[in-house]
Amino acid sequence: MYESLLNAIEHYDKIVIHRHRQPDLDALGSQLGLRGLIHGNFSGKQVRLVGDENDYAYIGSMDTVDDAFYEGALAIILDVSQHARISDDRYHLAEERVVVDHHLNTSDLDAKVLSFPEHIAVCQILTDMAMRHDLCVDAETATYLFAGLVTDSGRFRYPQVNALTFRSAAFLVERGARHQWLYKKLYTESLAVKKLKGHVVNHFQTTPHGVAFMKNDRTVMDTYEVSFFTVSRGMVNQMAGIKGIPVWVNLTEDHEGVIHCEIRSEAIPVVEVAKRYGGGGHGLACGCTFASWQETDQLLADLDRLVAEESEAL
Ligand SMILES: [Mn+2]
Repeated sequence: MYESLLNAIEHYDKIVIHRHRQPDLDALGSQLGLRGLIHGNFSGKQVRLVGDENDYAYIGSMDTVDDAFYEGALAIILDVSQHARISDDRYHLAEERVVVDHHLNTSDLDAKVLSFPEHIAVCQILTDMAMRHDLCVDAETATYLFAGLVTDSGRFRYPQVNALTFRSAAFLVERGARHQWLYKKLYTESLAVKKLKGHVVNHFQTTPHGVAFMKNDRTVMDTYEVSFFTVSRGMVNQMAGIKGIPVWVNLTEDHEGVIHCEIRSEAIPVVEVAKRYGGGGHGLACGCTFASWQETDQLLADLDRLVAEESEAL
């Protein structure tokens, strides 16, 4: 199942690893972790990492890559299968492209697509590959992969968590994954972020059937001196785990006026609604974007109706 990826790596001397924009720790962890796996198990490979950086840059940094490097190179694209979401679109300059993803979206890329929607994280896919193929995994690589495994699984809490998730975690800890270091990073926050959480908790609203939603205009980033990512992805789960709130939505306007919508659900699949608005993602965690605030009300109405229908069906 992983042979085509391993064969492609074997075949090329130059490899550039891409992943999605606004990377989370699964995107970065799989990118850094795959580089570690390549260096630890193949000789003579030049591996480069590209993409935008954000608050998670503490895990590892990106490389500066010339266009010329892509000539005769393999591009590996992780945690994303669609052109619009890939950071650094020069992947098309490569001789060949391989995608490794666990999202449900269909790919629009000219690439070999390895899709593993049953896996909770791309880091779990790579760990599974390492276990099955007996690959060498050093402590640094194990830490990268552990980071994506922990975060994309919601700290081992999401429904898709299974025995393989825990087996992967055990395997990585056995190889020296620095889990305490990671948890300290994940659970220490700035005063500004703490205050922003209070703001979200105090100001989110709900639709008639219990869809919680927060509308963050672009002033929020300046008021709390935080990044777009901190407001958008970082705050969505402040509305999680509340009795009577099965679905919650965080709407955040970026500096260009585009409104990014993060949708989360306890159990009711919501990804079809996101797809209706040109978005996508996982069944219970997905997103889409809007050009104006008026359009977002349509999405909220759709989600409210979905929740009403689902609770009637029970
Ligand atoms: Mn992921």
